[in-house]
Amino acid sequence: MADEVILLDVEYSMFGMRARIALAEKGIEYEYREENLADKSPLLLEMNPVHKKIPVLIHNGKPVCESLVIVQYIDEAWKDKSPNFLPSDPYARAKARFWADFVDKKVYESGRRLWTTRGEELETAKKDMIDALKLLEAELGDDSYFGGDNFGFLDIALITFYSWFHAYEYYSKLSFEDHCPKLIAWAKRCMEKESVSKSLADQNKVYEFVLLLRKKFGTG
Ligand code: GS8
Repeated sequence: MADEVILLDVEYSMFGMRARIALAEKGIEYEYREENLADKSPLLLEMNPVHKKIPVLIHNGKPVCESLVIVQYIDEAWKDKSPNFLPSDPYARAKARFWADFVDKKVYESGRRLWTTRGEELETAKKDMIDALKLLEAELGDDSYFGGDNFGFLDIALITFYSWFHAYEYYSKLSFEDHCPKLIAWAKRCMEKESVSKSLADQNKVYEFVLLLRKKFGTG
């Protein structure tokens, strides 16, 4: 029997985009279901009763939650399909996971503060973001991808933030390319992959979305 794969997602979510890239990389067919987070579906509440968040991957009726867990699950559940996202060496795997966790803790957090804060708080967020991106750029080194010659787990974890970069830069007046040219070159290299370009929301659409969020939360 063919696998039944459903993704509960939201177009602009950098977390959801990770699952979309992983599924596209492996060539897995799935049903995409856009959620309305203001009115969550009964299925989302049933499948992710703990966090009630997207993305949720439902594989033959069984839910997998948390984007990095989902990407690792896809890697393992379809291990016979190439490419593999995580390297085979345990130390290289640990490092990829460490940096993906860093992306969630530092890039996501400082990114959110770039469009939700002002004044001194914004200045701190700008510094935090550039520090985080510089550390990631150093980790990339002169490799094509974080996975070396291969686009892998950490590439998937980080590239989805690229669709938010225009919004981040607009509200912070930062140029990420001025600070981290190699990282931006990496992002453009990733965007040449169809699995990435088709999975990422358009930067201008994300910017419009952030504009609406700022109005809603009274930041704009
Ligand atoms: C984060 C998912 C998340 O924040 C992951 O999957 O990696 N650590 C999780 N999802 C958001 C939408 S994207 O900002 C969400 O579903 N929010 C709904 C809510 O908080 O009610």
